Amino acid sequence: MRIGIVCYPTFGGSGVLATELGLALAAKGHQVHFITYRQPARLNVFQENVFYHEVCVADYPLFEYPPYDTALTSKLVDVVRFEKLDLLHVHYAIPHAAVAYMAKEILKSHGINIPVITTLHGTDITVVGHIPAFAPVVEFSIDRSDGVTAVSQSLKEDTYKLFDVHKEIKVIYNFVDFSRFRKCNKDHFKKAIAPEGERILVHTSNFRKVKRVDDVVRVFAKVRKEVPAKLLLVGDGPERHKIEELCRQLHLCDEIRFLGKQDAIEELLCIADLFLLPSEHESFGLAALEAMACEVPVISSNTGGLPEVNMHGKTGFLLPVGDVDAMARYALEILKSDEALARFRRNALEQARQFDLSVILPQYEDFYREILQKSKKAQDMAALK
Ligand code: GMT
Repeated sequence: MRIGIVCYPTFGGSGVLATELGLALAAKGHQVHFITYRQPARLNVFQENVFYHEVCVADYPLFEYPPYDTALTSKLVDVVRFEKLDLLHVHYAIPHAAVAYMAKEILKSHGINIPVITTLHGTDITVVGHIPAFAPVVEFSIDRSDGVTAVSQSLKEDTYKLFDVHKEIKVIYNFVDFSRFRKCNKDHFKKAIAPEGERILVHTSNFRKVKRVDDVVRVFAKVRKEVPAKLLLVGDGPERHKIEELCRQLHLCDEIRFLGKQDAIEELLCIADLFLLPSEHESFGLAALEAMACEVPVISSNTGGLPEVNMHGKTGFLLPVGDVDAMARYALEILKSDEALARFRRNALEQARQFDLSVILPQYEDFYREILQKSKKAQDMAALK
């Protein structure tokens, strides 16, 4: 198949997932065209069957807000026409589902039928999607997509709860590539971070409010009162400064390392003993899954899709949002005993295997085929009328 993928090119979960999906499809022989405003963060190596089309937004003094949606629509029309794409797979509803709908309508006027699949990732539904400034467009464009997927059952339910959407939504879970995310020996690195054999806790995110990174720091502060430990904070974003202030207030600057945005996240996960994800909301928690694949147990909130990924008492623990005391208590249950830690590590790996790329990728391919078939049938029927 010739597949166009539209996503945010950043380190955010939706962009990461979309890029990994495209690369995996290309490795299976599909021709994959990424259409984004910047080279996606994980599209950093040359690979056969992968093409990249940059969306450039023309600047003009009149434009207080550069018309990205218009530029992306035009690019989609161009790429679909000239690369003869079979389908468009857009990740994150805003504005991608609406843009794809517009491109589809324009292409119709050129006699081209392009099926559009929209994958909902989370904040496009649960945080920004349903604010009045976006809601009517999000609702309309989800319903007009030829196929819709959500990355968890919880996100599917949230979509029906928050929008008057009638389209059938298929749950296709996020995946992890075990050829990259697996436990490896990085002892030299571990020694540099934790020279006295301290436990290493890790959190990775985009440092937005929804991630509650301050809870990460507060949990850590409680944990290290009982167990020698270090905390690695990976990623960057709007809350970073506030979190640095908090570390200073709590006199934890020597115990917490801010590592910023990192490419080789798996190397950091390989030295971790525990992953913290106390988010206010999380439709899946791809970062937690990547940690689990590297045999790292997870302490997370029990919100959104996290209970579909992290198993309470098995791969880690799930606690109510903001319950820092309980998170610290359960973290210590894992960290205080080598035997418990080893057990949780094994379980985390076993659970992560259910989300192996090789399990999830065929689900996307089957869905593509199903939507292509349906769309072709609808077109044939229309031609008969
Ligand atoms: O976590 C973020 O804020 C980034 C966001 C995105 O769309 O880039 O992540 C969402 O999509 C990820 C991939 O499907 C999910 O694993 C995250 O749970 C989801 N984030 C939220 O729901 C907050």
